[in-house]
Amino acid sequence: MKSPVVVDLKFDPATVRAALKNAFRDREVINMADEESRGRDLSGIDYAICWAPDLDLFARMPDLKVIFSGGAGVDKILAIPTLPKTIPIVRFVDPTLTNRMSEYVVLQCLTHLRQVARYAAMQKNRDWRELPQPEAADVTVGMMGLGVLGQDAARKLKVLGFNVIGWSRTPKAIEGMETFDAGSLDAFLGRTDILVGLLPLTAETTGIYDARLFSKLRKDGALGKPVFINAGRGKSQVTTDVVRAIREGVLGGASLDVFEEEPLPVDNEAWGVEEIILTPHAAAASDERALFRYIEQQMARFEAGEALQNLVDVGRGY
Ligand code: NDP
Ligand code: OXD
Repeated sequence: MKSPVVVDLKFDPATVRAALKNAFRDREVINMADEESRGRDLSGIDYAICWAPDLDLFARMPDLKVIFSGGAGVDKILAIPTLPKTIPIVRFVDPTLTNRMSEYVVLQCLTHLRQVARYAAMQKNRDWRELPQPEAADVTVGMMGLGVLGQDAARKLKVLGFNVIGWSRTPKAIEGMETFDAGSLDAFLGRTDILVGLLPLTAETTGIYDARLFSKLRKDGALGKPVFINAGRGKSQVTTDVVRAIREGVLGGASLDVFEEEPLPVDNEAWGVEEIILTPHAAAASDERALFRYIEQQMARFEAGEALQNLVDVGRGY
């Protein structure tokens, strides 16, 4: 008998239910979104699949053997006080997610390069004027975070001609890209025209994108002023500093997909800033069907005695 699987995904419930119809056919699925699952005894169950899980979920699963994250980031799982310390956590790593993120990053870099917001404003005024236009090769994108997502986005930006440099906690050797480690942050920032944030949320990365950091970005680049793009985690960014940096001319614009508080409160000043392109944590949503396929493969590995893939290092925080 294969262990049942508990699903606690705070995604769109109808989409999760539809994807579950064709998933885990050889084991019982306990979907916590279903009324009848709420009071159920969860002992004897090996697996939990979660995104923003109920705070008591892990306490209710005394026999849990593996936690599967519904996304690439695991900060919400790691923040649960009753998280069992020794249970492996597998995060979601899949081309369906990686490609979506790279689409977002490439789109935002091109949008700022090609001055889409300025032309849109000019269109409103029927203002026919050509703006001076640098090319991608004149612009350096600084990728903060050189993991699965950062490296893929960097590769695709390079195909378009952008000069791409990267920053990560540990040193990296990546062909065709200059890289900087944690100790060389200022040198990295001083070379960066478009800063892309693809960092996980940890104690070290909380509040990292602040006024001080923005003031260190390159000032004499081809775009005139540097630009900030964040698709990592909102708590890494001080949104009031982004708004102020734009108003004071330190930043020329920003693309923000994530915020300290989500949903972003309707009275947050960021909504009204023309130079900010704002999306609702939608850069790279998990495709539920792909997620369940991936987890089925991981369960098969686990049950065959093979190593799980994409394990989180809990001590490191990602
Ligand atoms: P990875 O774990 O593969 O990569 C993380 C990268 O960040 C690594 O290069 C790591 O350095 C670096 N890093 C971590 N801490 C630090 C630090 N203190 N200083 C410098 N570098 C650091 O993660 P992914 O690329 O898969 O995902 C990145 C994040 O993107 C996720 O954690 C999630 O928060 C976010 N995300 C957002 C989505 C959205 O829709 N907005 C969708 C999916 C993910 P090193 O290489 O040295 O370990
Ligand atoms: C993720 C996310 O971490 O969607 O996958 O934010």
